[in-house]
Amino acid sequence: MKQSRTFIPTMREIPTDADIISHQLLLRAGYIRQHMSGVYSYLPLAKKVLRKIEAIIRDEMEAIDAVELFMPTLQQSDLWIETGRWDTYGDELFRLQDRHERQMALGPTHEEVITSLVRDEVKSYKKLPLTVYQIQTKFRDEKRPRFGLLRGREFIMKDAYSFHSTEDSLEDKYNEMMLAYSNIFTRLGLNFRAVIADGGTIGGNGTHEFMALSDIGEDTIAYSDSSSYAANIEMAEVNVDYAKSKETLKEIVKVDTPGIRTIDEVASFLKIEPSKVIKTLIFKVDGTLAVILSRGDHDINEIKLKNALQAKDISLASEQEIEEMLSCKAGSIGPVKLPLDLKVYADYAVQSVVNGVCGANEEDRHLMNVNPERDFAIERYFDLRFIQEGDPSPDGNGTIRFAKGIELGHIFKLGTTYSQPMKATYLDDNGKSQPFIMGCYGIGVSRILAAVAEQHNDENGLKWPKQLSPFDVHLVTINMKDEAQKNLSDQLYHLLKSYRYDILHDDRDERAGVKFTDADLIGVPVRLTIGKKAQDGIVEVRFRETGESVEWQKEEVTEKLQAYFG
Ligand code: 9G3
Repeated sequence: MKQSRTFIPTMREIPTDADIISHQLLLRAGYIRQHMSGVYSYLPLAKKVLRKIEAIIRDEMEAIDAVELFMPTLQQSDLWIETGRWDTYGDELFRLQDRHERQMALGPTHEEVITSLVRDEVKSYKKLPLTVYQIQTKFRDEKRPRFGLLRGREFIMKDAYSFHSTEDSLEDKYNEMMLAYSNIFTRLGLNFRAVIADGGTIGGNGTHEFMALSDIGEDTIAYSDSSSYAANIEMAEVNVDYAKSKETLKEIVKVDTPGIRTIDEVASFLKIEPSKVIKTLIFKVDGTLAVILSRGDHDINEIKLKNALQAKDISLASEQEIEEMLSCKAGSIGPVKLPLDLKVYADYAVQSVVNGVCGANEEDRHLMNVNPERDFAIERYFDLRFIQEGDPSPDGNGTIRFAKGIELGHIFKLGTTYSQPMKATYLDDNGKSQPFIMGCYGIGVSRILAAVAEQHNDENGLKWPKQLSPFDVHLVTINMKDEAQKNLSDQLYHLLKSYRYDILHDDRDERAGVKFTDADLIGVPVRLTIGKKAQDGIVEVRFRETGESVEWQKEEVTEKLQAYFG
């Protein structure tokens, strides 16, 4: 490809509204341009990288018998009404009407569409298992699009759906997808972890996310420093044997704590460790108030609480609701002498508190030497707290560390979550009608482009892994008007093309400095420079990854490139 004929609008200045390196570099190197907030154009270089990412995904999907199809972006509302999601999704769902005022949506995902398609076309268990996928643009009206392609309102997703007649068959496909995803992210050259994740609102008994490790990642991963255990912090279970101190139980004492509100204020005022404080929170659980206790040095994980209480809706009670019920402020509430109808649940760590401190349910008063079971009843203990760095790994192997991650893949066991409400059934081997058992599996394709750029760059620009680079070789001719340079360039161009290399030839009438700066920004792994030494048949070679420069005789270029590309 002649660079003088392509479309690569590089920029020198750093764009002000791009606050992560991948977003800055993809803009500066002429890969993407913003159309509007959260919506991007992929320019020729990005399109070539996307094509390579998709090729790796297609290869791994085919290897596990997933077949590619392509579903509509426009989705009729009827299907979303069948599953109840037309109402549960709010502003994030792009809704529109056609000229006949029929309600529809721009597809954010395709569970309803694929389930209705399979419902109509697959009638017998003999046709199962069936796994289909597509690579397609999705629309989600994010409230705050940010970080360029990482959180857009229009993005490219690979979404796969599998249909089964047994849980075992789903389990098998789910495990095959786990492996296929590991292959994909490995082949993409990404540093990633497969983490245990929460199924979120779509239910399903178990899901995994695939996270690219990155400091700008929005998710926190809890992983063990000496095993493969890794979980999204929202789901990481806590498995700790809390040591119970041997100190004798003392009599409760009420103390004045004027203006003392937070755990740290209580701890420093009463000269005790935060772990001796019993933190009392009031939650509204499906409309009913409940008291949730944790140790003062821990935080309640609302996803765990919701799952533990099997609640549909959960939220912290408001100040006003607390004052109505306990006639004191949130900073002075405690579990002792509560109205009887209030249920008290606690994280396991509370069990180990001896002679603890808690609010007295009176303004500016706390109780000391409070002991669970003796001074207040607990309905049930659960694992409710967020895991913390330094906790033992739940698998008993090593210690927990935190890392930030960018979610690039998410796979789910759906069961009959969609087939049941949509009455999507097949006839089993007894001729009995059964709902399909389903799985769904997503990969953020455009997000991968940004994640790879985030993990592969330096201060001069992008540094693509060989297998993803928009071109194999960047052939830079210093001066196309120079006979020797032009001849050697054309000779090499055609020779390398015949060896199936994909070449970007910088044939522009620009200064050398401009060409080199652009080449470093664009990030093709090998740069061959044709300059003054062309008449001696010498090519200057520079490897983008290491910055290393060498000189090759023109006769050895193909064999040396083959050695480099393997
Ligand atoms: C919506 C909107 C946003 C959404 C969804 C629906 C996320 C929604 C979850 C999934 C689950 C999997 C198949 C591929 C992998 C992910 N955001 N999800 O269902 F209407 Cl506006 O999409 N779907």
